[in-house]
Amino acid sequence: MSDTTFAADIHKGLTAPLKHISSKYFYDDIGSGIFQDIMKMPEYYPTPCEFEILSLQGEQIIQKLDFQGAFNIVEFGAGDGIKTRQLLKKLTEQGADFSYVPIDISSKALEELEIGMREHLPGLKFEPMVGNYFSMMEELAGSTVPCLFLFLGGNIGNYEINEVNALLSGFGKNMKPGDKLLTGFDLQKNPATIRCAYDDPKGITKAFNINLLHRINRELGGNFNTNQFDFYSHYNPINGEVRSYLISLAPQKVFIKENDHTYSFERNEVIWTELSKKYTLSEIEKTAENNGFKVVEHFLDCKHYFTDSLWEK
Ligand code: AVJ
Repeated sequence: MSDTTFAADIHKGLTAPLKHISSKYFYDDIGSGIFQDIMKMPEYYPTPCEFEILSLQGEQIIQKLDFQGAFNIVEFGAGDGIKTRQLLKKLTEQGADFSYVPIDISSKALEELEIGMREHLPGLKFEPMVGNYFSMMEELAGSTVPCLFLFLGGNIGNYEINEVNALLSGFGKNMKPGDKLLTGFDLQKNPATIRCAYDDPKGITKAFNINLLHRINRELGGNFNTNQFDFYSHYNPINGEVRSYLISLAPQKVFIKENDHTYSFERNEVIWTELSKKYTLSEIEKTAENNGFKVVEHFLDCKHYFTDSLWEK
């Protein structure tokens, strides 16, 4: 991603009637480090829940794939790969003939992923692709090998419903009949459990959000005084949406050198930073159907907090 896109996105977001910074900008090196800390928090349940699903139900998932001969496992946004590794380990033990194809726009992320994978699964056929999801899928579409696509971690929760449909139908267009898609969805549950996961007592999630402002200062020559911003996160159990915000604590002006522009904030004005949508199983089924998929099975953790949902094209 070039800095000009970042600068232009920030300009657009900070001049909109409801100010907005996209959650995709959380993940610079520092933000990725803070996200690692979030995943270790006792309140942040999605990571251990999905880990449990992939560790304990790998065999059941594999059974449902119904692939003959060699196949590909193509992963979108693998992160550290620890959860995926649980599934790959099961497949390796069963002697399955597959290649693991992680797709990421960051070659550095893929290099780090490869180190971890090679250490734990030395025989793994690791065939990374650097680029965006759709162009890499187009490249793969030429092959006749069946594919299991992975979109894990509940990343889908960051997308608005129109974006979810665009993404999933786009995946579907590049899938062959019989190809499968395994997507992680965080499920609706006791609202207090969700609230604690997104507004933790140690302020790690706050630091994750405030880092957006530090990042603008670092990369775009901004002069945000981060002490003048607070963090607010709200879960609405009616629609399943966690929405997170930065709050301006005072009337203030911030200059961003790269944009040669001064942005004004009123006292208590909000900058929306993230949507983390929680689903019901029936919403997931409707979403699958609306985008031309058939649900094969939902794999849930024992607390029913999270599902990896297996769909067929
Ligand atoms: C990486 C998008 C799954 O929404 O739960 C964690 C990011 N944001 N805490 C999520 C996140 C605040 C996370 N995802």
